Amino acid sequence: MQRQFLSLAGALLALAGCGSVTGSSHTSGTPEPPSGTPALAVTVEVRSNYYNPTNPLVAVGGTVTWNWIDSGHSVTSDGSPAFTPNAPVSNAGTTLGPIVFATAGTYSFHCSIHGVAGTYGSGTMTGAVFVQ
Ligand SMILES: [Cu+2]
Repeated sequence: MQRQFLSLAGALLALAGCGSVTGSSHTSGTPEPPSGTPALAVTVEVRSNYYNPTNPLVAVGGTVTWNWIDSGHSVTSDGSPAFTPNAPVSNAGTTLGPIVFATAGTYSFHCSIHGVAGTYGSGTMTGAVFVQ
């Protein structure tokens, strides 16, 4: 009986490992570039407790604007590369931007309450602007 349980647990672990290898963006800390054509202007909704989209794809020289649909969230650049300005914890109706992204790169950001810098893709309140 004990032995059967152990092999079942092993099988489940193997399945779980397989799932993370095939790559959901929520299990990896590595920013996953979105597909499609970079846009000149993207709007990101700030909601409880996520950004929509989490991974806006913007052309070099394009803009991102964040609109607060829900309250009690910030848009805080992780840095390296950073973008400015940021927005402190703000409420529904707040707008940040449009912010111009003049240089290609991946600009990750987080909510200072519900996310942690450098954890984009972890499932907490994080996002990344991909400028291509
Ligand atoms: Cu938040």
